[in-house]
Amino acid sequence: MTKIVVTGAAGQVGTELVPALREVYGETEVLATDVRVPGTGTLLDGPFEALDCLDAAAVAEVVRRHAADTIYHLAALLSASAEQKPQLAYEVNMGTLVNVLEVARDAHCAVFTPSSIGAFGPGTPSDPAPQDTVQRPSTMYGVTKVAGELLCDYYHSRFGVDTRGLRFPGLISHVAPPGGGTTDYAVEIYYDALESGRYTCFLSADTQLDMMYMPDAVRAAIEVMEADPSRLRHRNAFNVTAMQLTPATLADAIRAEVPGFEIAYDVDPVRQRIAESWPRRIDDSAARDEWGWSHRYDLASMTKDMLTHLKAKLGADAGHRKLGADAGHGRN
Ligand code: AKB
Repeated sequence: MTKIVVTGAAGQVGTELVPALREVYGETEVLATDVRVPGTGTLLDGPFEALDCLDAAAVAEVVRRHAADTIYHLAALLSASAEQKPQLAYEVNMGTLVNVLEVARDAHCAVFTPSSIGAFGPGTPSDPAPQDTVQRPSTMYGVTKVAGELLCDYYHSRFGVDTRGLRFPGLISHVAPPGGGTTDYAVEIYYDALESGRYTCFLSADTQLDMMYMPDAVRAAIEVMEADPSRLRHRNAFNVTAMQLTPATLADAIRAEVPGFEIAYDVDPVRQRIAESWPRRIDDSAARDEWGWSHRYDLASMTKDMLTHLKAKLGADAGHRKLGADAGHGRN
């Protein structure tokens, strides 16, 4: 029986991963945790506890009480927030991970940790970035992601902890907003297309990055943890991608569904610099070969689905969204 603890569950990924895990493993088997207790939402349909993963004893106690055998550790700061608060990003992204790995070692848990295209840097081959390549990122986020990948591999080889991870691209979703990321524009643009018919983008028109729709990302996280370990040559972390987008190509796809949609550009130098340090495309053939990864959504199908869901959502709570807020510990 799989008993799961999810940290940072109230973030962009956790908000959709937790219901998906509960669907697969059972509602009571998946304990959602976050430093923030959400006021409402599906996370509260099953067990939920407040948990600050910087408190190692608290992590151990929650894992012990839930008799968990698997931890999805999502708590982290994203790239733009991490550039604003590098010391905090180091403390949260590294401190919480080492606490979780130590608890996992002691309690014999498997651990999923998201890495990112942010684990690459200006010296990485850009199109495509191979699975195994130069990783010398120029951001604090990237530093913590590379160190996190290495730490997870170390806990596997040294202590036998079943650690697995994915290098996520920018994730596009309609349930919970991202917060403090460089790829957040690709979510904001859909909201603004419906709310005002226009969007001002903080990246330049031709900045190309890998992206993925959240249902694919959630499925990837579950599938890599279910993968036959004897087939895995890699563990931390697999490149996974679904599409390569620029703000201009994304705007064109939205315009096909929202006639008259307009995009303007007001480039934020900090986020532009981060984006330019990342690859234009990553090669995810290792994930496809070793555990059968395959994306389902492309730009057109994602755009139709996003707009359908957002129309329903904005009809219900237009004006109550808040994008671009600091993610706190609840990344993903
Ligand atoms: C970010 O923009 O920081 C994240 C990521 C690509 O890891 N979405």
